[in-house]
Amino acid sequence: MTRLREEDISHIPLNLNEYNKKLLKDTGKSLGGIAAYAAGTTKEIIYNLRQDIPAAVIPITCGEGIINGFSISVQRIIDFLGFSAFVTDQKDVGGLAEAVEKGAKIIFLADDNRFVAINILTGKVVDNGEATGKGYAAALDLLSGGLRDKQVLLIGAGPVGTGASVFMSTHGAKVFVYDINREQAEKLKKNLPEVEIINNFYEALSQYDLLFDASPAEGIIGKEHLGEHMMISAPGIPLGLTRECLPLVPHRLIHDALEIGVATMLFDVLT
Ligand code: 2YG
Repeated sequence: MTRLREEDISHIPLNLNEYNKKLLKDTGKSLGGIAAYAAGTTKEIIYNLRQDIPAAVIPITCGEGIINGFSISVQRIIDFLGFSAFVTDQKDVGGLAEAVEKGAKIIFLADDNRFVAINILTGKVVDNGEATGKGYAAALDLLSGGLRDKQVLLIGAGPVGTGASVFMSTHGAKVFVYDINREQAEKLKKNLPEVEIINNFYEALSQYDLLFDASPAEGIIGKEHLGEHMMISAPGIPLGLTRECLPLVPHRLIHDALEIGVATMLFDVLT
């Protein structure tokens, strides 16, 4: 699991409106709309809940400690979706107590191993990895005009890739997976037999128009690999595409550090 750096997220609070407009233009749905679709619910259902369900974000100091801007970015994304959300003044256990004492019903917290949302009314726990996979798969479904009967090349069979495969398969896509660690791909195939394992990544890259990059590998896809119609959903941090690719795919690439994952966690934990 890639650890975010302050510079990966510092732009988020001020850029949410612009990013939301870009998602609406490219996918036809807003951040909330994509999250609702990923969670198998509707914005309307979730929005009817938001008045009575405050959310809290707790800064966690263990392991490598606090990432500056992490809690506030999570809080701003939840707030942007119309929920009342606050970052607790206290950290760790004190923060958890403060969150409950202040009436929070949804709690977001992350250490170096897990980033979760907890619904203390229902006991539901949602993991960022699976939620990010679902959110980005939903975005690719919308960006591509529907995944039914289409083939998707998935890079990375970890929690994000697994969450994505489940969504893409249930929406009719044929998923072909490559993972540098073949055992990881076999584990995914064990859980999802309809997935096909790819042995040669670069050979495969030129054969698919739909690419899902759930790997932490940086700059593995150059402009020579970009098909004319290729659409890319890339939750992987750092980005797998080289910088020179970016001007070539302005409306064919979905990538962010936190937004779609956090929005899907929120809608999923309320469903
Ligand atoms: O509370 C804090 O500031 C820290 N304990 C947060 C630590 C988060 C560590 N995890 C990550 O940086 C990412 N795996 C988060 C998810 C990124 C998804 N694209």
